[in-house]
Amino acid sequence: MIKLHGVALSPFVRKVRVALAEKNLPYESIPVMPFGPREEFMKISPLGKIPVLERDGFTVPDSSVIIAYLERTDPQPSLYPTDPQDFARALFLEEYADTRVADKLTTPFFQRFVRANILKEEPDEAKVQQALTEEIPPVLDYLESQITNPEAIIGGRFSIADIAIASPFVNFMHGKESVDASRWPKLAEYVATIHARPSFKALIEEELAFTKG
Ligand SMILES: N[C@@H](CCC(=O)N[C@@H](CS)C(=O)NCC(=O)O)C(=O)O
Repeated sequence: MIKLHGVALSPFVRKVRVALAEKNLPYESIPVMPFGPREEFMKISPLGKIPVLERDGFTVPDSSVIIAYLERTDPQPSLYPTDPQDFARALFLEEYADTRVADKLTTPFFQRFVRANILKEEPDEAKVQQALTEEIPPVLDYLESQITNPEAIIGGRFSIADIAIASPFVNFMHGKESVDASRWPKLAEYVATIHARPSFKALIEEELAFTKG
């Protein structure tokens, strides 16, 4: 049985959970918070980050590496395009999502949910407004420019790129924000379509039950 170390609200843990659901692979969740004392955890995650996947004593950290590994062990359904150019574009969009989309879109979530409910600190609403007015719009502009089909950003077929892009938009929602459909119509439809897939929908419902307490 696969074990997944991490916590559900992490966009990177969610990436792996969606991939496991798409591949119909059962797993057990091992709760590990992203910060705090973790000498033991560093042995299986040298960068100290979640998620880590464990299977038959083998451990592998990093959502991108984990999903690439799962693609080799459990190839169907494939989460990577076969066309070489589409494959490269999908990997870059995954990287863009992990680096830029996750970083910017989690600001409202971190301030309004993590600080308020977990760290028991006052949210910094000025930081949220700065993100919403200055940092996030260029990211949404870029994504809007990439979408031609609401079902899949590359080649008309759901892939790792869709998993990586749609995941931090769940955190955006937990931060009480959504895509303004009058400004980014293709992106708003795309995010809603990907979030309606059974793999995402089940996790979103589970997470909302937790965040709404
Ligand atoms: N590239 C990593 C990023 C994982 C990541 O940044 N996880 C965060 C939680 S959302 C974390 O564990 N942060 C703790 C830290 O940076 O020490 C992946 O794709 O898995």
